[in-house]
Amino acid sequence: MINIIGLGYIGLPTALMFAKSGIKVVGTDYNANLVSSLIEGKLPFEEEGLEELFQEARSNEIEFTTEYQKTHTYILAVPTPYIKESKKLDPKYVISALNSVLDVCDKGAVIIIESTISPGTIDKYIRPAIERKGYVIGEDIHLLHAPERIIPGNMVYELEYNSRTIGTDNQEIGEKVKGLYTNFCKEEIVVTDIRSAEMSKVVENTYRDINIAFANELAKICHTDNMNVYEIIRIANMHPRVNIMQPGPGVGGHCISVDPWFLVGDYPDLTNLILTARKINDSMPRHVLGRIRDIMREHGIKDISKVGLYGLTYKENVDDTRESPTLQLLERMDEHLAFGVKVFDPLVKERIVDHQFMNFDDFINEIEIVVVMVGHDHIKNNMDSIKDKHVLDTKNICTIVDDVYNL
Ligand code: SAJ
Repeated sequence: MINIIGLGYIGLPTALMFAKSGIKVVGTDYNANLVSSLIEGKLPFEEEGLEELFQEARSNEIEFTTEYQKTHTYILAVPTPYIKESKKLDPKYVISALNSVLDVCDKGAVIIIESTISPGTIDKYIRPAIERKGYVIGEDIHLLHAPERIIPGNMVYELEYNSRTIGTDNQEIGEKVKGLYTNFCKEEIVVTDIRSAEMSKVVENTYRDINIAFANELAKICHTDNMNVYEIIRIANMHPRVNIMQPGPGVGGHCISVDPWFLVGDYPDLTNLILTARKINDSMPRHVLGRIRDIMREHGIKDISKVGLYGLTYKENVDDTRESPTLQLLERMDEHLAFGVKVFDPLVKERIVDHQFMNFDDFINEIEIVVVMVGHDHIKNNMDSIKDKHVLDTKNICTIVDDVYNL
């Protein structure tokens, strides 16, 4: 039996995948409300294919509880927030979950950390926490790091078809854990040491951040001299060794906009490129604000309440708003006392900001400028409703709009 700790964006789909593949799983979360909804068969968030996976898992052996189980194998997928001011990782949830596991686990138990952690966290915090309880690592407890790689919006597919990394002190245990993941993971699973596993995870997200920053910088250059950045990227990407990503209104989510800071925090003198990329991506909401001002001026629109931001989530077709560019933009506006911009997102079911509309038609009827911040399928299917507005299209998705502006 595997006890999976933390039933959020990563832990829950992983638990369901193991259960679907026939392994007995107990999912533990300290949030009693979440646990009771799961027991009732309700999922806490939407995700392509998750409902079907949930049904299949429930027909096998899966339980949800707030209690930690006495067993031999644990997977920890609890949040690892970062401290906003210092940009350092806050390991409090991993440490507290780990301590609770250590209080009940079998001797010789395998503890796998899936949560994203900054390089060095295992040596700095996790090993000492285990040793403080009097356990000998490698004898009483086997510690592994198997960082997750799945992308919101395509999680269920990627659990099965992404390759994975397993970091371990002991090759033999690493191979055993690899065997466990092979129950559902069809791609290659690399067994390596723990520091390489920690570092490669953060490097993957940093690579993406830098590539997006390059696209965003190109967008600014092209805007200054009236060139079409999308056309230029499209052509450049035809070169067999070029693969530039897409510019956008900023980088959100809890991974790409966060992980590079771990490297900047730990190696401040060595991370010029990484820091610059972060700054470029963080500057995008302000750039969007400047573009909104240009369009308002051009059309003599003085009232900010005539402007509507479409999309509150950090990317298309997900309901997750963490660190989203729209929230970053609203924060900037707030600092400048610019209140009253209207906001709508079809996937965000609760009111989380001022002047948020819950009905698309009401939103559209009250504004003259639409700023497309997120390329949800919903707006692609409703192009007709915005075609007569002035549209700032930060995602390059608007097709039939007459008066369209780019980043
Ligand atoms: N974005 C752009 N331009 C692009 C692609 C994305 O501006 O061309 C923006 C998105 O709009 C979004 C942000 O970047 O605001 C991040 O979105 P994403 O789809 O690139 O990535 P995440 O944060 O959803 O998931 C990433 C993934 N990492 C990599 O692709 C290297 C995922 O595989 C990881 O599991 C996840 O981080 C994580 O948990 O670390």
